[in-house]
Amino acid sequence: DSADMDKILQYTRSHYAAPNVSYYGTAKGKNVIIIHMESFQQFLIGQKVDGQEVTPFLNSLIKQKDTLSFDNFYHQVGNGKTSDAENMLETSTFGLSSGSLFTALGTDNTFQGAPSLLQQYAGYTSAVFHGGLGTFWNRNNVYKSLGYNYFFDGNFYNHDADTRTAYGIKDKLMFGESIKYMEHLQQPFYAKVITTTNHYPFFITDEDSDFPEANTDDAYIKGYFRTAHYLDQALSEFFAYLKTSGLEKNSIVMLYGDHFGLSDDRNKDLASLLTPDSNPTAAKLTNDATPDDWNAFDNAQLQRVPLIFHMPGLKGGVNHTYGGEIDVLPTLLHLLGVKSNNFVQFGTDLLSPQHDTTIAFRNHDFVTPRYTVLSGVVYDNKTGQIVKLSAADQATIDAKQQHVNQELSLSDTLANKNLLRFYVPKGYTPVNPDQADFSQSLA
Ligand code: GP9
Ligand code: MN
Repeated sequence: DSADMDKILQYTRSHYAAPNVSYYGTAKGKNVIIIHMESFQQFLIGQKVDGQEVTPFLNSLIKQKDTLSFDNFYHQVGNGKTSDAENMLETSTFGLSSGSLFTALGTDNTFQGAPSLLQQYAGYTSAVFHGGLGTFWNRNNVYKSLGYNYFFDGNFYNHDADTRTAYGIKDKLMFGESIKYMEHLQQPFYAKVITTTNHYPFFITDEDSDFPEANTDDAYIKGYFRTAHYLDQALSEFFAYLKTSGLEKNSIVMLYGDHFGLSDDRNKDLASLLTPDSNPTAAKLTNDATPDDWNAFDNAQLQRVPLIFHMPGLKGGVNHTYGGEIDVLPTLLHLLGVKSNNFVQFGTDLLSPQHDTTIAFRNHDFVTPRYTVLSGVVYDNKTGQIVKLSAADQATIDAKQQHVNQELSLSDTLANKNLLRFYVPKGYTPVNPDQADFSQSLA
């Protein structure tokens, strides 16, 4: 076991990417507010229905000079969906090849997650806000293992008939109610808000969304635009609150989409609705990506999700770097001025000149800035066509596939053998999950 751990450390140390000096520590001491945008895909950004923007707030946020966003950022989840995304963002390790790591291993495994790292190396308090059942995805146990101080689950929210939804309560109400707890957190804090309204089956009443119905027979696609629009409005309200409360100037807000909302079998119908003139993701689809010849390459293009950082004074812009959910934690730690070189993390800082731009999907497919490789078939990102590679280029692809296989397998070994028990970073005290009591309020 300790030999396995050594192998993993050897890998993560050699794969480590040093921080970008012009970003390192620029958010030092700020509160971190993370907004988990449920099922939110990048193609929603800029998309229009009947000439109306689906996400007018996010579209304007991205254009602000102190907003940094990524437009080639991919989700990397497997069967664990939301929980896989959370696991990658909190730990920079992959979910499992099947099932959910949170559910299977979240109670007993040793984690070195963001809440405990930030508490111990930077004095942060941590909290999660989620309007649903605390036991969903085993969160009530995992969050203790991750070192969270507070978990405001459904018990803390009003669940009257007109507020609740399948997975929690309506996002606008959830943000509204979360604010009163957030205000009382000891600063600096690391707080994650998990939205749920934009979740399959994307049901919303006309009262909650006046957004037009897209021109399709697919009720889920119609609903998806409408619930995403509602989420966008909820975000706008939350940001307005951050401004008036004064929290905005002491905080960095990070928003991300956890995974796809529309499954591949709906993408053909979706394709004819996408608006390439205003939608950057649609514009990246190749000309041949009409509903008739929609293929696996095109499905892969739609696995982009947003990653957005907003902070007064942040060097903003749309960054085209290729990366995925595994890369978020080292990126965030470096923005906060916390060194990550002693941590066991599989991702690399998106802002580092040494960032690894190969994005591993959980099924071993992968994307690079030039190629998309699906079941060993190589597509050119520019043309969307299958490419015939020279022997030398094929060797490069083979090496990248080996690299993808290696990182997934090392991460699996780490999780399945609970190897972090055997490695304690310098200056770190392992989390004692029994210490947390999530029933306490802040009153
Ligand atoms: C429920 C929500 C949904 O709490 O996070 O999880 P998902 O179905 O997207 O994995
Ligand atoms: Mn989800």
